[in-house]
Amino acid sequence: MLERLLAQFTLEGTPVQCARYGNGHINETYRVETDAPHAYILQKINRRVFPDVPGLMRNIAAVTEYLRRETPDPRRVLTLIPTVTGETYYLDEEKEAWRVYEFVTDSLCLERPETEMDLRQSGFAFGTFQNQLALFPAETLTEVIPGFHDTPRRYAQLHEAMERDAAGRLREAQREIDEYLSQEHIAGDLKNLLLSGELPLRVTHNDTKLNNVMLDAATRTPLCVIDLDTVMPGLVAHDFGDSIRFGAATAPEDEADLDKVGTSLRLFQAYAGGFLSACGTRLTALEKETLPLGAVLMTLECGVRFLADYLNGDVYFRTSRPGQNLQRARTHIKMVRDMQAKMDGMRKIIAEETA
Ligand code: ADP
Ligand code: GN1
Ligand code: MG
Repeated sequence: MLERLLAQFTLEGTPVQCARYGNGHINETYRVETDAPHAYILQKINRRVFPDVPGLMRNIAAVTEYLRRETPDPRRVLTLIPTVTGETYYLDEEKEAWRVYEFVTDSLCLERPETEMDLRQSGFAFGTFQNQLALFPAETLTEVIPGFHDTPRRYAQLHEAMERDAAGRLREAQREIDEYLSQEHIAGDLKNLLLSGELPLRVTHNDTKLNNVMLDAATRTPLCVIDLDTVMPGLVAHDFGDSIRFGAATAPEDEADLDKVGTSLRLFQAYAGGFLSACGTRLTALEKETLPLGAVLMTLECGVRFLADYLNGDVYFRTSRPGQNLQRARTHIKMVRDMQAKMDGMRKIIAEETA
């Protein structure tokens, strides 16, 4: 157990259990139980991904404080537990950064929606998050990962990975590389609308996977949004699109049987309905119109990142078996093609849900 570390935080009671927890790809997460009894989440922040820990933690503290004005209930807003010296995180002897959150009790965190309603509720949760932060002063947030959803830049990183070929996997991934390069011409389609001033920059979550929403276990309605590491200024279509990539998929992110992989229009409709109803009148007409494009581009971008990471030797995303990042890249290009074939259907749904 990480007793010495846990002693640095103002916990209620004495820790009696601490075990690895969850399926995140980035941080090292533990569930902690004390004899109070009280449950917490302990996380080692991934410093390779987030070198500016003070900036990252300032963002999270500011956003959660802002959201807490609506409700102080720790099940309804992610709640940081301070260290004994009143800091938001603790740096250990190896300069690793650790933080503790209240555990969101009696909750569900889903890897796949079990019903369409689960996805609708998660859309409602992210739409509400968007809505609640609409007036948050975006300029005070640190850009923790510059260009996080800059798709052309992600392609540039893929090209760099191809040139370096650090893990000697270039040849093995050639077919996937060709498939991704054939889509490179669309990479800038959302960015260009931002640069021309046609789309507004907003405070966005930027990692809107289904497993970053907590639902009430009894009612299956949203409690809160978690994983606030990447809250930064961004495009609404990015937040919407990343949810579709993950939540409306017909198979897991790393499914080996590509015949099972695609995007469900019924699940798309469920998410869109929840998201748009929670956003209310906040979004411009063009923002709504670009939501299907967001789904295509966020899926393409994530696939580009998986492929680049595969070529780099799996240094970014956590993997549990060899070849997993290549597998993830394969499912993502398949989903991109499926979404492109279903573009008219997605547009029709957005029009219906906003009518
Ligand atoms: P990562 O960036 O690695 O995805 P997350 O912050 O999303 O890290 O945490 C990983 C998982 O841990 C989540 O998907 C969820 O299952 C669980 N988790 C994180 N925070 C909490 C919390 N406050 N209460 C309950 N479970 C949590
Ligand atoms: C990572 O942290 P997690 O597992 O919620 C990644 C996202 C990717 C996602 C792919 C900070 O999300 O950008 O879309 O994996 N987060 C970061 O599943 O890079
Ligand atoms: Mg997560």
